[in-house]
Amino acid sequence: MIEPSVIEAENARAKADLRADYAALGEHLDRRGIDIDAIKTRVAAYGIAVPSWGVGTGGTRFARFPGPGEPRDIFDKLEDCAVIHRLGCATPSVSLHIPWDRQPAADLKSKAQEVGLTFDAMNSNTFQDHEGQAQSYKFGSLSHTDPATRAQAVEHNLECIEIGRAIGSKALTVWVGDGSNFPGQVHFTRQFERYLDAAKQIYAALPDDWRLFSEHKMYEPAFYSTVVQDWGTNLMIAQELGDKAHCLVDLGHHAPNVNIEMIVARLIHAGKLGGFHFNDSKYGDDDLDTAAIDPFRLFLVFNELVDAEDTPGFDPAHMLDQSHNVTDPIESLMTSANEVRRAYAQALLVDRAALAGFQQENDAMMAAQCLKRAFRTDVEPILAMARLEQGGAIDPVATFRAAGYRARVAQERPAVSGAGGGIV
Ligand SMILES: [Mn+2]
Repeated sequence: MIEPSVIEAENARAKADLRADYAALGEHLDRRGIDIDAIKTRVAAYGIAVPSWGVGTGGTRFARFPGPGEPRDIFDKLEDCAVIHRLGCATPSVSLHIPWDRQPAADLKSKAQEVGLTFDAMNSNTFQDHEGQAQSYKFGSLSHTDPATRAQAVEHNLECIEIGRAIGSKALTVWVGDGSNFPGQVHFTRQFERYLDAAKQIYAALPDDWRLFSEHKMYEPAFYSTVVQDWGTNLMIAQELGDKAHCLVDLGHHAPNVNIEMIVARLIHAGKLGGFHFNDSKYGDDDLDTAAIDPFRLFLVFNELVDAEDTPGFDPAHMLDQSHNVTDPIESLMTSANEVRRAYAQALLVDRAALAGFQQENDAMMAAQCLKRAFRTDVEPILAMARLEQGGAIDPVATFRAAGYRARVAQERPAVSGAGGGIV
């Protein structure tokens, strides 16, 4: 899909500069007592899952403007995901969305093997109606007042688990659009009880080596209340369901200015941090590219994650969850995965012993400077060297453009004026 000769030619142009930059950064970090190669090794091992729906152009409530060469189905999507991993080397797995990606498991598996990818968490969809289904989700799914609708939503989640089992997935992410638009429309407590009852039925069908991720979201598509509105409710759910249930944190699913890194710390303390949907936002659930708006916040989240790395059983899942409205989705996803790795690398540079000392002494200024010193360090040579050594591109976007992939697939894939982005 990408000619190796194109990668080699692009890398050849940038290799000498990269080696010089890497050596200079190595010398600088050595003075701080940090082994640059050790950081690079950890970064290289850090994978982030790509959502299958992310490789299509997203949309807003107003319109969707598809780009050329939009993937037609999950098999096209897997090829696009393979390009992202081929150049960026940070995204070895894909997260499927059912029913959008519903295809025979054997075909999914063989395509993934062909392009060198594996499958991450399964995502169920009970926030829209699908062709041929008996009950409507207009007024909710797992928390619906009608038991038949709840049963249908449970059944759909069980199907997601079955497909996931067949293709090697190990987790189910449950996000529902359930909530209300008017005060008085729903009984908060009864609705939550119905949700819990349905979620327990899904949890009961979960294989022993699987995890269930519940995802909170403050609003949208319901605009007055949502049944899993914040991390407190999410934690209640995970605790009530059992050991295999964990909380997923989507960075865009909070009110503006909420201290997300502190939520992360609390979920770690409770042993219930399941993982992330990475994206960025300015106002709401904007689903903008990761670190496009607030890279410092992403760094602070990773500061908590690195701090907790040695906690027994600590294994959060990392996935991108973005809507690409004005960029080529492949370019955005490669760039965003690199931003996740950047935040991880910066967090690895934090002098934790020094920070603990400053905290103990209540030296607020030095504690803040300790974090800022790590955040200010330009770790791009580490990220680029990791890609180069893994066979990827020093500059993934430039190499992607030089390879002409988008123009090539645009000839095979007819132009579409498709449906909504369906981003949660
Ligand atoms: Mn999400």
